Amino acid sequence: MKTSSALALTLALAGTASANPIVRSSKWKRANLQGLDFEIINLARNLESLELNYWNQGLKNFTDDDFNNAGYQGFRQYLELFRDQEIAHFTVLNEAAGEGFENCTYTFPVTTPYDLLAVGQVVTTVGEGAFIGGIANLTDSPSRQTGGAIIGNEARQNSLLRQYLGLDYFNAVNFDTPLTASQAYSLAAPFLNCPSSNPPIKFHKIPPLMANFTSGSTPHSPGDEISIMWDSSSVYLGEDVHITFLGDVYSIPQPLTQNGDGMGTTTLPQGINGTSILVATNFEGGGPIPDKQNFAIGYVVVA
Ligand SMILES: *[C@@H]1O[C@H](CO)[C@@H](O)[C@H](O)[C@H]1NC(C)=O
Ligand SMILES: *[C@@H]1O[C@H](CO)[C@@H](O)[C@H](O)[C@H]1NC(C)=O
Ligand SMILES: *[C@@H]1O[C@H](CO)[C@@H](O)[C@H](O)[C@H]1NC(C)=O
Ligand SMILES: *[C@@H]1O[C@H](CO)[C@@H](O)[C@H](O)[C@H]1NC(C)=O
Ligand SMILES: CC(=O)N[C@H]1CO[C@H](CO)[C@@H](O)[C@@H]1O
Repeated sequence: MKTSSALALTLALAGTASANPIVRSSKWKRANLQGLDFEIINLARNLESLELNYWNQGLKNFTDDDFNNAGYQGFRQYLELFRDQEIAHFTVLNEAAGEGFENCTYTFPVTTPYDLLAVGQVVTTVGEGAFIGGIANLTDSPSRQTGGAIIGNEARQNSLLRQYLGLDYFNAVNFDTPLTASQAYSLAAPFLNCPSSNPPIKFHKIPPLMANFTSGSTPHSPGDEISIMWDSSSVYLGEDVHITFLGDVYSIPQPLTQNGDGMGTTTLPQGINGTSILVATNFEGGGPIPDKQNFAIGYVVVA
């Protein structure tokens, strides 16, 4: 009898495990998220859903041959892995944040395997930065622990993407860069169109700026020139605005020379490496930059 009930229990557990392969913390399940805790975890589930849909679209769009012919030998298997990892992240956050979330419409500037890796590299950088910044403001301990557990995974995805892209995938930065919730949301916002029935993302949406190196080559050196573009019909950058480079633990303002309608140039400062987030601001402090003083936001890939 004993043996058979133990066996029944084993089978029951095995059944649960195979139907439901995601490990959940019992502490986390009891999480009762309030106020800013809820807002941060709601943002995090939106970012994870974006990533999940990103890798899913990539799987639909590109075959093994597409990656191999583009020089990314054997990459597609990692796409499947990343997709599965994002299902796990999304599921855990969605359970914590509660009912009411439906997929948004996700649109990405991706037409080639290169685009998929290059934009994916930025998406994972933003995901990591969002969790690092978010953890600083979460008061709920299971939320902090789960956020921390996800960061390492995002970082490994980012490293692999960087390695395939021929970017510095290990050495460049000592610390990953925290983003405020508004910064992370704003970098993702151009890709998102969510149903109005979804719990809203209650952070400030900062308009985009585009940044491209116009001198040097990857890996870039301090002093290399960067052209900056923004939509002057919706964004007014005052005369005294600077471009603040966020990278590693640094927040370094550089002068912006405005040389046309919605156009200007700046240069890469010393100490900024990897993928840097660029914020147009006249805030004089180090960081985080107060929401209302992020006038526009974008990024450049330095190394
Ligand atoms: C949302 O999209 C993901 C990825 O494409 C898919 O796996 C999931 O089933 C979708 N969820 C709903 C509720 O449609
Ligand atoms: C997949 O292809 C569709 C249709 O061409 C495109 O709109 C979308 O941005 C692509 N997404 C990814 C992640 O490759
Ligand atoms: C933490 O919250 C404060 C107050 O809402 C906000 O000013 C700050 O930007 C937040 N920090 C991060 C990293 O999101
Ligand atoms: C980036 O980091 C690498 C490796 O530490 C270093 O050689 C390079 O000078 C750094 N680049 C910049 C722009 O600081
Ligand atoms: C002219 C040019 O190269 N523009 C690119 C600058 O970078 C953005 C991304 O930040 C691209 O979308 C543009 O095509």
